[in-house]
This record gives sequence, structure tokens and C-alpha cells, in this order.
Amino acid sequence: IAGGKDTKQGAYPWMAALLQKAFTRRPFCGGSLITPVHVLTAAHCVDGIRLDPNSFQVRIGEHNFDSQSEKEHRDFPIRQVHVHPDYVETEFVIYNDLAILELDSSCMDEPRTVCLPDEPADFRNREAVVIGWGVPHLGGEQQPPILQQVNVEVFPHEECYFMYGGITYDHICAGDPWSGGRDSCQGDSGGPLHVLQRGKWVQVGIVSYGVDCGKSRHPGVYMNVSTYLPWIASRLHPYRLNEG
Ligand code: 4AZ
Repeated sequence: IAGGKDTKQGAYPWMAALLQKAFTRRPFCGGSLITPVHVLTAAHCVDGIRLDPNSFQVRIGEHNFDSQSEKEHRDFPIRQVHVHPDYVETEFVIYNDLAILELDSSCMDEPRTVCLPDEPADFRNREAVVIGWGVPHLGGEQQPPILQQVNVEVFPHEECYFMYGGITYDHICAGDPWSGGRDSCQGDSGGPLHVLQRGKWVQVGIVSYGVDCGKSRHPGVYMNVSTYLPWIASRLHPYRLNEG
């Protein structure tokens, strides 16, 4: 996260950290709990792990990776990886960059899930929050131990298209419309972009890519959750979207 600040512990209980079992000190990607056993993330995060899901795990409830004291988190094995069938990376654009991980999560106590939009909607000009343990700048700097958050504005599709040719209505851009500075960055991929709507957090985007981080006129590119509701719902059986 560029230009962010520390989150409060427990503020985003649906935040998932994707971990290599061989290196659990920092996550390689984020994700979000959308049912008690399903994590929404980016396809480019997990495309490779389909080969060996046993060497990865999902951590829920982490806040500070460097703290020994607070042990609120739990790690879950991955039972199944569903990558969107039309996921593809071209030179300038990533299409359908989303995936769902099914967790092996018998008896998760009080799972807290994030809501998805009830129906397709346009969130242009809305203030949103993106969270993650990604780097603050591309190159050099390290991933922070504490989950970061930053406010970004959702761009109208036309403006996003103007800056990133090739994007579709399946993408949304979000960032600081004036000066840059506030953005997601490497390591935040797969994590949620959400808006507070009538007291509920609703996830509108999945961190996907961008040109650099926090550069003005180069907002972050997110997958537009709104346009994927049917596919997402189809992968959750027997669970349903926005239950509970
Ligand atoms: C990355 O490399 C990445 N500024 C993620 C998000 C953004 C840029 C790069 C958006 O994973």
C-alpha cells in the first residue's frame, strides 16, 4: 500500500493473507473471506499454486506479522483452487484476474465475511478503502508487518480507459485523482477494495495490477467484482453470496 497507515487490529476481519508454508513471515498476496470457507483473490496470485496447493495456506485474522504476542490468527489449508476460466495476461492488460480458494476450515469460530454488491452497480467517484501487506513503493522497500489501509477514489470508466487502453468494464481504476500517492502496490494483489455502504463494507474490487504505484495519472487497476457476481456465486456451492 502506498500512502497508507496502520489498520486497527480487527478492523477488517475478512482480510486473508496468502502464505507459502516455507515462508510465513510475509504474505505474497491478499484475499477476502466471502463465505466461511471461500476466499476471493487474484488469479495471478494462485495460478501457479494449482500445481501444489499443499505448499500454501491462507491466514485469517492476522494483523502484525512481526508480533509474537497476539495470536488471533488461524491458518487454513487450501482444499481447492478455482481460477477464472478466461484469465489471461497480455502485454498491457490482465483479463479476468480472479480466483476463489476453498478452505479446509472445519469449525472456524465466528467467521466474518465481507459483502459483495447485491447487483451490478457503478461505484464511480466513491471513496473506497484498499488494504494489504504490500510494499509502499515499487523496488527496494520491504513489506510492512502491520496491515495497511488507504483511501482511494473510484475513477469513472472513461477516465480509466483513457489512461489504460485495453481495459474493459470488467476493470475499475482507483487512486488519488489529483496527485497520486495513494495506491495499492506489489504484494497487495488479490486483496479487497471496498466501500462503506449503509454501515456495511461492500467489496467492489480485487487488486490486480497497475503501472508503478501511486504515480499521478496511473491509478491502480482492480477487477470489477460487480461484473463477476454470477461466476463467483457459481463457485460457492452450497454457500450463497452475502449470507448472514
Ligand atoms: C503488483 O506488482 C502491483 N498500483 C499491484 C498493484 C499495483 C501495481 C503493481 C497498483 O502486484
